[in-house]
Amino acid sequence: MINIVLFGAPGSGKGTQAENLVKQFSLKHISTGNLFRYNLKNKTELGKIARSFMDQGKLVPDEITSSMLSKEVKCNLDAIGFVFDGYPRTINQAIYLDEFLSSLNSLVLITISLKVSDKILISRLLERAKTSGRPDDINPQIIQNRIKEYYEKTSKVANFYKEQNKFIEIKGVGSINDITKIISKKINKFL
Ligand code: B4P
Repeated sequence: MINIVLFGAPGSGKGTQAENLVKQFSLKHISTGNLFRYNLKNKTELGKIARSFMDQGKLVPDEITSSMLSKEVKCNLDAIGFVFDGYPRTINQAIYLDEFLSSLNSLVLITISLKVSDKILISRLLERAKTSGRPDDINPQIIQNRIKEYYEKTSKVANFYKEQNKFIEIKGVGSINDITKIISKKINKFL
């Protein structure tokens, strides 16, 4: 399996790049944010729980997120690999993903981190709010909370993959297609 982790702060371009990469490498896109939003929209029990965290810009608890993630992977075992977009976001999630993939005789091939300044992150999310209607994009205080969660919990995941020599940082500012080309080159080197 070719498993790619897309890593970065909220608004760094993970979802945007994931859409291009899944087409290019014929992989399955798994976005935990999209899965939560699907559950929110369909008013499932999972959605109700997730909403209480997402509406505050907080991370949804690890057990809930990881169990949702592994179910989604198991439903798509015919895929040649996955682009994990927005997962893992904590050290516990990173450990879980390694163990889970290992149980499938697989592993994370490479983690691509998109680096973008806080100022640009905030302006992108506020811009997206105009069309997405996402409550977590509309409110500047919630955006600040999401960025705070990123620095307090998610940024530490970088070291987890650096220690495994699987962490590549890329400038996430510039044309979307140019960024995809840079990421693709890095992935090809690992294949
Ligand atoms: P996500 O859905 O993952 O939201 P996100 O971090 O904002 O990233 P997204 O992929 O959507 O946006 P992108 O950067 O591509 O998470 C939402 C919430 O779900 C979290 O806050 C949390 O509560 C919960 N959650 C999700 N996963 C979790 C986990 N693992 N554990 C716990 N909780 C979890 O794009 C942003 C904007 O920038 C877009 O409008 C895009 O068009 C634009 N853009 C992208 N690239 C650009 C570029 N190069 N130039 C200009 N604009 C660009």
